[in-house]
Amino acid sequence: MAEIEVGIIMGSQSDWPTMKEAAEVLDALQVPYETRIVSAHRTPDRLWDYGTSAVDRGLKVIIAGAGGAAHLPGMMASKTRVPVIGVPVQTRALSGVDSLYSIVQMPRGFPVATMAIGAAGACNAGLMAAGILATSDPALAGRLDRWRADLSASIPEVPSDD
Ligand code: RP5
Repeated sequence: MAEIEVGIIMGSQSDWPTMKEAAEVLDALQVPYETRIVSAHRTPDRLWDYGTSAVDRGLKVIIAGAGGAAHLPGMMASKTRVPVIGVPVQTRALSGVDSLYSIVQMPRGFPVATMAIGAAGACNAGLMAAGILATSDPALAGRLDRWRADLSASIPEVPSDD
């Protein structure tokens, strides 16, 4: 079985409908991944353990989604040099702007590659993870090129009323 190099983590079960978008695009590209609920606030010890062991377990990219006071991606970035891609989950109270601001404004030295708010951001996080792995995996690079070409080909030139 192929080694798991992508971790998809999220602060809550309630984030899964959003984070599933990352999982689905990785499925389409045949990239193995693991999924975990790791909350910065509710399960800080789990966060510490995940971050501390990430390199040794062979993870190459971590996709971290959280909403509200979304400290998970930044805290994970503070615990591991594995690149962290942050997904701001859309919230009811502030539409995800709170999540975005909590994730994007990292201090110098501990970057988080922050995506758009919500489902598009989660999908793009999966694509970004695939793109990172594709730099050293020609077979995956080919699958990603085809995925991108198929998407382009699916866009009609003329708008329709249907
Ligand atoms: C954050 O709080 C999670 O990432 C989630 O987006 C948000 C709400 O969590 P629940 O109250 O739905 O579990 O930690």
